[in-house]
Amino acid sequence: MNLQGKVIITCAVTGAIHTPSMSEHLPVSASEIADAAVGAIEAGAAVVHLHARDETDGRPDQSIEAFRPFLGVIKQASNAVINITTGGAPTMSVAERIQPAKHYQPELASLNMGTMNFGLFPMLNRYEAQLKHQWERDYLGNKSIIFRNTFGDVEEIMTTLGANGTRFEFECYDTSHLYNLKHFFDNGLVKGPLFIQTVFGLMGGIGAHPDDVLHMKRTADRLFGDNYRWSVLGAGRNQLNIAAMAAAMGGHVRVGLEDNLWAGKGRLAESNAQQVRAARQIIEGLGLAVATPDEARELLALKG
Ligand code: KMH
Ligand code: ZN
Repeated sequence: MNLQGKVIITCAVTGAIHTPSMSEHLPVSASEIADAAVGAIEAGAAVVHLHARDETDGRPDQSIEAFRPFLGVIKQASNAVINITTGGAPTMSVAERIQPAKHYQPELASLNMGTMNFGLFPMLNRYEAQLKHQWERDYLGNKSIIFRNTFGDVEEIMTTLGANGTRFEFECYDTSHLYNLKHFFDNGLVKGPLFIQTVFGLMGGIGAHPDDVLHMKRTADRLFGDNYRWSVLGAGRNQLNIAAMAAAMGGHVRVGLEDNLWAGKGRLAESNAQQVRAARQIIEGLGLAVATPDEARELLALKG
């Protein structure tokens, strides 16, 4: 397989950061999540990163049951790589967060590489007038969220899911998270090629300046050499410019409504597929090509 110039698009379909009142296009029910994922795959996403929500009010739901209906539909409709979150929502316990990936044993699961402050509250000002649910106000307004990912937590997720052949999308929100990953790599708990998702522009993590992107890339190059695949996720309005920067530098990209609700200034994205198409246009405009799911499997050494 010639993998030269092949760029993996991951689509993060709904997540746990945005809430339903922020955009009518955010998938909430299982059928909305399934439709959105299949649309994104048809548009060119090789990987879908999945969270689930409670159908009644859209709050994040990390139960095994909540994932079942849309996983079935997506697997039936495509051969895309399934990536199940172990981040869940930053307010959930680690025991709760690990459940669905442990149960469904996907090819990929996210793994957040360090404990951090998680600042959702800047979004409260922006969206407050349109929030329909009290849970959304409480969630977004919480200035004391600690997203817990201790060394013990990370090791537990790594070894429990790793025993099933699940590999990881290592979410690195700052340079220290790369060093944390290096510790596990040096101790043989994970093997290359590591799929490193560097995350930019979330409050509590590194910023979204081009210098930040370069610094994360250079640090990862120095720590991991050829043993990793680099992907980027730019939060909010930073999504596409960071995707373009990374694609031009040989990286992979993540888009989706989990990370950004918008399609441009003042224009809500109408679907996940719309963002995948926008990323695809950039990739193809650079003379590169989007990776198929099987090419992504080979690039990331997935179990298939
Ligand atoms: N929400 C993203 C910034 C996870 O699901 O493990 C990171 C994420 C976390 O996708
Ligand atoms: Zn996620």
